[in-house]
Amino acid sequence: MARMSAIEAAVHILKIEGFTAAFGVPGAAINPLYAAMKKLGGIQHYLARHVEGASHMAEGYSRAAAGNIGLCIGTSGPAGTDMITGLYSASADSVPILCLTGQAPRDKLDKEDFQAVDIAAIAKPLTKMAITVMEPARLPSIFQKAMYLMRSDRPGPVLIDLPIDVQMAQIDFEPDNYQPLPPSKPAAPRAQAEKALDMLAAAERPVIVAGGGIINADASDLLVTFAELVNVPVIPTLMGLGTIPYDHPLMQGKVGLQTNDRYGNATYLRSDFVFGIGNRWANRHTGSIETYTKGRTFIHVDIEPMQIGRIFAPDLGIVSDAGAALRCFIEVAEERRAAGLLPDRSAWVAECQHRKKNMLRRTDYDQVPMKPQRVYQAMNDMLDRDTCYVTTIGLSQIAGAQFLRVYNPRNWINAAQAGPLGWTMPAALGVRAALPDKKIVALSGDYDFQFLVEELAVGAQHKLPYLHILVNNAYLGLIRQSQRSYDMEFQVSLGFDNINITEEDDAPAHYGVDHVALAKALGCKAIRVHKPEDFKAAFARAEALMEQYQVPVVIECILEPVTNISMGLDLNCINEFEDILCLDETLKAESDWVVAPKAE
Ligand SMILES: Cc1ncc(C[n+]2csc(CCOP(=O)(O)OP(=O)(O)O)c2C)c(N)n1
Ligand SMILES: [Mg+2]
Repeated sequence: MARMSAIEAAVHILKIEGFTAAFGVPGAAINPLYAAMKKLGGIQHYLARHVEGASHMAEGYSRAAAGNIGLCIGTSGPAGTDMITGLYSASADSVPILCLTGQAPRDKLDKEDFQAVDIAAIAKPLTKMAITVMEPARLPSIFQKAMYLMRSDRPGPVLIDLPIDVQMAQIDFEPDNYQPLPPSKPAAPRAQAEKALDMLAAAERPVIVAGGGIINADASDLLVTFAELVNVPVIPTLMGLGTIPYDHPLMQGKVGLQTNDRYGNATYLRSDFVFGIGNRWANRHTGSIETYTKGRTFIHVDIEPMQIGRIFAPDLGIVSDAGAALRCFIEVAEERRAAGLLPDRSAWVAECQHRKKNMLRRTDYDQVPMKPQRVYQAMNDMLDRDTCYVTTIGLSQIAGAQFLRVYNPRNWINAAQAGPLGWTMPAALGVRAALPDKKIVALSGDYDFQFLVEELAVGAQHKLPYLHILVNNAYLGLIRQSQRSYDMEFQVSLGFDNINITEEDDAPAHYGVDHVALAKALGCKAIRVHKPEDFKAAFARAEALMEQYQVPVVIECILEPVTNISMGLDLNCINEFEDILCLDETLKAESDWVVAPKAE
């Protein structure tokens, strides 16, 4: 048996478990881990500028590709507390990340030592396991368990806190004897699949709600196969966006209070049966449970038993990995199709498709300063089908989700539940580190961009090119809009007269921060766009700059300060503030399920 430091054993395990990248910030209490990574090689380290940034980079890395687990590293004390936000947004969206923290030596833990904080206790509610390792010989088995937990059942993060003397203690460990544990994932029994398809057959206007669990299970192809077999429209959740391509005839748009399509909400309100797969009935998707559930029958497939009935009791709950469930549903559906037992859904599907063509929102505004809708139109026109979008929160994210077209799984990477400002930039860098050949486009409002802007330097230092679309309204736009109900605008303006912007600059001085100068100062390239006709040249130039310099490129779009984005308090009363496109006037008439357009 080989003799080595416990932390060297940990690095061997990381490598055997497939880790090739780490995001972090070193410090005295975690230096033994850095020494082991340097000695053993094989794990590329990206030096973050803020430890919260490292945690979001790890999230981006995990979300980018099936099987990935992002690794973030920090020292004792504030490094761990900085990473708490990443642990929160990872756990909220069922994403595994491994967070390693340094710690004071064991005999100092209760003595208020410098930077000694009980990070395991702080992280406990946000992780599947949070543990301070007290016995060096246990370190390999704790790492093995961490890997198992992160991959099993509902995925989520783990924190391992490493006292410096534990890291350095000598233990017996033989890397060749280490084996990763196969993860556990429950699978739907056949009888439940049969019951589910019986219930589906009895419905008149069914929809499938496709959640992020399908993406976690890498089962989007199975979802599309199943939907096509039974010919049932699909409504992806925010986390499930991309499970079915935007232009698939069965894709029926998004449903929700904010990130919705007009036709998506209308189709949902017309439905009588909801087949939820790998979703969690998020409140911004459902709105009030009364409106959401009234007159409908529900099936809920979730990998975690404790999730079934958490929001409301379904008529049938199935505990299963989404992929395993879909395989079983497909098997039963194929048999029933062969026996001629599947109902004809063509009239319902045609009705849904008619709404998808006719219940839209206008984007072709040409005014200057621009409306945000026009930016998303340009992105749809200019960007490839396989573009991977990364975004977090704000009117920018909400309107982005309403208008941008997503065609593939893992091409909509969004901190959907936690929505931490500042997430977009480091997450995009993490995606880039995972996928060197992917077209990655981040989308931020000006405040999200400013929150962790220092991470742009990581992209410049480590040559991680991606395109960052920054929509600048000089406002905390979402909060400005929500303050309308208080009849106030208080502490939501980001505008000020920037004394360093002169008349010769093309920046609007009263918008405050000069983002182009800021990006350049951090070693990146940036372009400012004021008017729609400049988009084409700007996108082409951005491509060329990324190719030439291999750094992030920012396109800052100067928006009109105030544009309210469609949203409301319930699915049947979404406020449309801008022009809608009702291409079939009769769709407005059926007011029980098509929301009559109204401005506040
Ligand atoms: C850490 C954190 N603090 C506060 C919020 C609340 N919040 C949500 S959106 C937002 C303003 C976002 O402004 P910006 O990024 O410019 O986007 P816009 O809405 O203007 O498009 C704020 C403050 C948050 N989501 N995260
Ligand atoms: Mg803004």
